[in-house]
Amino acid sequence: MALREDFLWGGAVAANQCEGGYKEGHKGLSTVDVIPAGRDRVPVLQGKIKMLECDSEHFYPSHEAIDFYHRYKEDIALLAEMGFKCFRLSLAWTRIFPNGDDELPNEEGLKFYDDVFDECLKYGIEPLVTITHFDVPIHLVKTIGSWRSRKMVDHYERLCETIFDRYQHKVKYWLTFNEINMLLHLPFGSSGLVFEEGENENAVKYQAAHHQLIASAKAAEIARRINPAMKIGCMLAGANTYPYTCAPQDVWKAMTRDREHYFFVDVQSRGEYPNYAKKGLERMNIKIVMEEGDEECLRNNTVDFISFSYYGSRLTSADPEVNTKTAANLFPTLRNPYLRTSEWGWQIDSEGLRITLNSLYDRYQKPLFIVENGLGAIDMPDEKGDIADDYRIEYLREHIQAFKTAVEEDGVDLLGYTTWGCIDLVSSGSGQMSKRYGFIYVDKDDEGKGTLKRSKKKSFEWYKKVIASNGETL
Ligand code: BGP
Repeated sequence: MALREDFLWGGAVAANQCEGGYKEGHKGLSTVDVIPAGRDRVPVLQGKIKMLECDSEHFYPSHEAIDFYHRYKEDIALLAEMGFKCFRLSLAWTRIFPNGDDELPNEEGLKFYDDVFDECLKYGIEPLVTITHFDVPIHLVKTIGSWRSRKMVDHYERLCETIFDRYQHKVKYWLTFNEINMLLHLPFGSSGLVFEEGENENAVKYQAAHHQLIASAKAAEIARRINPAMKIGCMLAGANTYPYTCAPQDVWKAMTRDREHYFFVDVQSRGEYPNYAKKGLERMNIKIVMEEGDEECLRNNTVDFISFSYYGSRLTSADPEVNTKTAANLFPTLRNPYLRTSEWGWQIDSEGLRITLNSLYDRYQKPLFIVENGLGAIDMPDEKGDIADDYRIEYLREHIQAFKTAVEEDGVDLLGYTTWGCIDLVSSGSGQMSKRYGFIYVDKDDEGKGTLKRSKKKSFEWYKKVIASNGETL
């Protein structure tokens, strides 16, 4: 079994990492707009430093980003030239509801996404839309404490009603929350949570998670009511956790680590809190406040497909002496001696993608979608300005080979593959521009200087051939 004929090849971006125009078109301020670059970034993302306004001492990379807001036509034309079948992007919530609780949506914001989708459709590119990719209207953080409040479900529902109604004939595939499991690791960065001194942070996080899970189920319910042709997916920061040794304690630890992540998709896909989660919450002395009808809502509105990001596997050990760590997507992991790493210390493990695909497919038996994967690297233009990013080609080739094997030899049902940051954009973790993932180079540096000019890297022509051959020419 080869890849599907209609396999959705493409790339992915997120509003706050590419759009810029952070105040244009009556857009309101959102969490991502107050997250600075530099050394305060990670503590702000983690909710350790509270920053709800911009100040003059910090640089905020989302404000201009790569100016996709004004240049989307040029950018989408380049993606079309590569033969993209699919373009994953997210909506900036505050373009549509500037405060989050406004009675009426902002027509200018809605119109902007109409134009972006039309531009995609003009080239036969299917938009894949993340409803929220790490953004919360700052007004809702200040007034109700973001996702710690149940009221967020109503605001999210209103957003969904508006966008499903408006875009139902333009967008078929939707993702409810980007990397929903990141709420536990980057509570402010992913979900706008800030903590009070001395409060039980885990209790707040899991209550917020419950609200997001309900909101996600409601989104599926609304979409099916408005137009059943729309497909709703969840989105997991994926990757299996390996045990450091074959000691049963290590194996058990790895299993429990994976369950921290699976918890979210277990609810979104199977429709109920799994027993291990109920027991775990009990042990932590956390009682989730549920409303009448919540369990039924989760049960009746599970997702159609499961999407995930994959950058590299994780590793854990039950032995506290084993503690050599390396960076990874959003939180560090143990260093695996069998793997090489990127310039940012992220471990490279293409075989792990096959393993993750198989684990997810065994567990849920629903179509899968790889919606992020790629290599963040420093690209150095030569004297002619060309970029020979063979390292990126190598990384992607190995990963494409791995998912092809999962489809062809293991029978996994895979809808598509969108590489992360198909055009260079701001890094979510570090706020840097120099951590580049794209096939298209954007002339801008970490201080925000540059012409914003776009140019094709070597990988551009390579990916074009991959798509044209449906993954046969690697
Ligand atoms: C994921 C996010 C993306 C993206 C990617 C790469 O966690 O969904 O927004 O940025 O990671 O991470 P980084 O930008 O930190 O290299």
